[in-house]
Amino acid sequence: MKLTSRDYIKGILGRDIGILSKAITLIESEKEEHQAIAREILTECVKVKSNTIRVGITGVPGAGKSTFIEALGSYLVKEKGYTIAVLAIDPSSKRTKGSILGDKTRMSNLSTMKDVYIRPTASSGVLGGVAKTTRETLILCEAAGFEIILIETVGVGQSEIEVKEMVDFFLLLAIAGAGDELQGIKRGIMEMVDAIVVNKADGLNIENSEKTVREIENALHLFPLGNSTWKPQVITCSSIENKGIETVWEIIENYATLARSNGYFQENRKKQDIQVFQNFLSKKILQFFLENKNTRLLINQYEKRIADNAEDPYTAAYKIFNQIVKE
Ligand SMILES: Nc1nc2c(ncn2[C@@H]2O[C@H](COP(=O)(O)OP(=O)(O)O)[C@@H](O)[C@H]2O)c(=O)[nH]1
Ligand SMILES: [Mg+2]
Repeated sequence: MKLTSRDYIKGILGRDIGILSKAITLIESEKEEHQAIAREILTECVKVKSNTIRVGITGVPGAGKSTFIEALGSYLVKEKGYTIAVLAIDPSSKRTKGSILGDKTRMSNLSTMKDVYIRPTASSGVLGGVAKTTRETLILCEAAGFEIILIETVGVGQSEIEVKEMVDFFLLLAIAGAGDELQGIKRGIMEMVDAIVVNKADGLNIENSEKTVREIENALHLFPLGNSTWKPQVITCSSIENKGIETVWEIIENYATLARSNGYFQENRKKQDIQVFQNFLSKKILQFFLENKNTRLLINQYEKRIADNAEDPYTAAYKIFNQIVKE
């Protein structure tokens, strides 16, 4: 039987995991008929008021993000009684079975827990890309009553920034001796993070990890505090030995308490909503123009002219724009 949008909404609000999963698949679909139902579902789900914390976790492949989420997630469910949703984005893999299986085995405890929902997010190259479906998935999960949302992203380019823009707390999982350049510690990441957690601080690696913490702390001193007035924290942890996980959660809770009391938490979410609106609107406008056959043709012609040195790129853009607006 085909589900109506009403069925979907009822299922999601009742935390029916099967229906939630199907709804997310609709959201990821590019078929117009799916998109139409997806929009109706989303419109209802956005209205649901919840008091969640959204945590983004980034770091180079192999830093231990999935293992860390397994440890943190298990702690949150078992010790704190939370329900959690885990969204994993891997922009490098086009949803290969390999990476999903890999994540599932890293999260073997979590994936069997009743109060946990794990969803790998598809990454597609089309307009809207990674963030659109991930953010909408997040909204559906919150409507389904999941209280903590953990989003795993590979620290590569745009996806990292997109995730930062949809979470309340952004955490970099680093490791000792992997090279600052590689881990993004020297580029923009320092200004983006609320905590840097040096993972794999176990066995022979403990001393090195402590040293890395001190180095990162020294580097962090150079950055002024952001509007939240929160001072980014740096600590070690071992996801495999379950050490430091509790402290990481304390840090996230402290952040939430501070940011909620000084209003930054709410402000930040509003700012994010406006950003989503602006991005979505510009994508829609662009899509609208690009769907027009004549416009596409015109663009192709001009691209050829630019390649042939018959036109400079600026003049070409102006010409096309003026022509479209006149139509
Ligand atoms: N020694 C040690 N190894 C870890 C720890 N966390 C993860 N690993 C290992 O690091 C490898 C990559 O972990 P994974 O969670 O898949 O990393 P991801 O690519 O960042 O998600 C795996 O072999 C893990 O077992 C840790 O705390 N200590
Ligand atoms: Mg992983």
